[in-house]
Amino acid sequence: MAELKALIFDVDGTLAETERDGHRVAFNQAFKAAGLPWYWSEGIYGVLLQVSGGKERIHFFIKKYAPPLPATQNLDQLIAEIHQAKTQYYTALLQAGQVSLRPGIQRLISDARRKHIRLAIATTSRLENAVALLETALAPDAPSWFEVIAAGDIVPHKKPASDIYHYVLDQLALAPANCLAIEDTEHGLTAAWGAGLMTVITVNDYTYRQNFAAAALVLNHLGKPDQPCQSLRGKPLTHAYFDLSVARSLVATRLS
Ligand code: XBP
Repeated sequence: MAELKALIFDVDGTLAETERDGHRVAFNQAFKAAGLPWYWSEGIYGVLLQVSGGKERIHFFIKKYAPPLPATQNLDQLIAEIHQAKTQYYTALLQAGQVSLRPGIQRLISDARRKHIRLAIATTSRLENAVALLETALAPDAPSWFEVIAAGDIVPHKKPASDIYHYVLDQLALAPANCLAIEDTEHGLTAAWGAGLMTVITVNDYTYRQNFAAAALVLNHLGKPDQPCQSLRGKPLTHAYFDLSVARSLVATRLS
């Protein structure tokens, strides 16, 4: 019977609803500052989210929607500059307290620390974005609670490729059977599953229609005593929220 030794968290959409109210807003601020007449509505952003990574998402937007482009610029350089500015706008939004944690995240992380369950991050977003979210939404020293913060371009291929999860497992020196991933998207699930990880999904408005057949459990959020969660797929929870007892029993009962 496998024992739970680590929780590996995705960031955007899982720790906090960063996409619609954070990244999307910051991309639009960067477009405006660059003098570009581009605007990503909530609807368009839902389409663009099929591509992971900010730079990759801008490339995809240009290819799919053919927006007006400045004639003389080198495209890769233009995108890199917009993305750099976007990162500054995004971290400023976080510092202004615009983004808060999803229900149950703080409770689960605190409990894991108390019970010596190791913590790691596996995200497609840039490292400074992940660190800024942890510092502003969790605690100023929260980045130090995570043994590994694997982010952005640290691996060659972003989610849905499994590179980032393989990297985290290598750094933790743990077998996937001893870890549980927490994700919010089909891309994230594909990445975690491909690295042999059991995965719990907490859906959000952008992802609830995606295919989560490979997930161990699908919830609307992790829940807390005064804000019960709902199980959308997998074993119904016996109490109001997802906690380490549920995480341990998932890992202990995995079939292979
Ligand atoms: C979320 C993403 C990222 C962010 C933007 O990754 O897909 O692309 O939207 O990130 P995850 P950057 O769910 O793995 O945390 O602009 O920093 O690239």
